Amino acid sequence: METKKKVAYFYNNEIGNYNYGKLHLMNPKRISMTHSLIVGYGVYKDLDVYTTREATKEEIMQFHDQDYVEYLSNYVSSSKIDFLKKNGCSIPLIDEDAKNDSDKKKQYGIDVQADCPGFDGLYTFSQLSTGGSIDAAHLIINNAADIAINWGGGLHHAKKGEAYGFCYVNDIVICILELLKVFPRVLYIDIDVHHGDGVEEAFYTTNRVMTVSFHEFGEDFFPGTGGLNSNGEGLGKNYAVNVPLRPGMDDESYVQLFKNVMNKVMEVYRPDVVVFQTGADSLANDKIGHFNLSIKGHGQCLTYMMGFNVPLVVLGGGGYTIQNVSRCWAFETGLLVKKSLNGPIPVDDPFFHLYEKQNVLHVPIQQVENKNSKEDLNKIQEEIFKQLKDVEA
Ligand code: TV7
Ligand code: CA
Ligand code: ZN
Repeated sequence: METKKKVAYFYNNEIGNYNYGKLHLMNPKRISMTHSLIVGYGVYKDLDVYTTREATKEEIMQFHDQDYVEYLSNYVSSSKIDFLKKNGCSIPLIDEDAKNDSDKKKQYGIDVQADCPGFDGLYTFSQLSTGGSIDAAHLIINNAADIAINWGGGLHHAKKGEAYGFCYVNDIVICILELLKVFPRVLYIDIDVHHGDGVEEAFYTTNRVMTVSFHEFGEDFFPGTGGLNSNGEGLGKNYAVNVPLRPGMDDESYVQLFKNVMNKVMEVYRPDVVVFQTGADSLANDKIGHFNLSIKGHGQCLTYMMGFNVPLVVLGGGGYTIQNVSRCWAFETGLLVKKSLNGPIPVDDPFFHLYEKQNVLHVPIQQVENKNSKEDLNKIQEEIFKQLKDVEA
């Protein structure tokens, strides 16, 4: 029998105000836009809405190196230092730090070719992203929710001592570490168009977390890891699953492959809880990714995982055509509470002017070739099934 699930949702009004810089593609405003649609379409009525808190330094240091976290927490942008100096505020600490700033920046991945710029409030932003994912885990642990959503989370690239690929603090790893305090086996799924390298790496040698990432792969696509044969090491051997794909993946082939792989994974791994990173840069018309999924196709992956009746933490991730990201995550919030979002974008939405096609929630896909042949996809699936046979044994 299908019982109604208790769905929790984490949000903080502040998160949308952080800014990676004018030209940067990562725009936290998409989280606020998502929230506006959730409110505007009335979905919030079926959610337990929680205000996200900032994760503490101790919580963040469960995964990250102390010196890295200290650096992030003390980070002040050079423009802000200039501003303070100009206004006669000489704070010795800042000047001291500024001396070896460029060395440290390099060491910690800040500013390297602009993927992870230093920006004002980057630490608080990361604390908010992480606080939501930690508390989502706690609600699941305390049986206070069946599903817990944090669209501000999902920053899967951050490394132990280094910012990477738009990510400073790995909220996902920290969320999973919380879950591991109680649950024997955690399954991590990642449908962001990029490989979930930071999470995979953190749990590469354990069988208590299985990581499964679907991603675009090849022709120098970032980050370049996640080949079919990267499968874990030591006790973790076979507990990392990678599904590397070529551009142009469409709903039909993606959803079929997703269901086949995840059905087998659920059968052999039988996780106690699932953490699902639902990066929306796998949608058609993304500014970075080259997949061709519709919002409905993307959402079918989530619906499929709901069907296993295992507690679910749902996180955001990438997504660079922000009007589509907010549409997608609002629609998926609806899926999780079994409510369909009807009608055009509400006219009183504060971000209404940003939507080009204001009359619809669902936007068309592209007319492009799917570079993944049926044969390619069958081969990938076959290889993964072979790997999963060894997990079963
Ligand atoms: C989870 N792709 C994160 C995805 C991280 C992708 C990359 C950019 C990019 C950054 C910009 C920018 C960009 C047009 C796109 C090899 C480089 C090439 C930076 C200019 N425009 C997630 C990271 C990826 C930053 N990085 O999975 C500021 O594209 O490919 C790379 C590395 C070196 C750095 N340069 C790009 O979705 C949240 N970056 C414009 C301004
Ligand atoms: Ca992925
Ligand atoms: Zn991505």
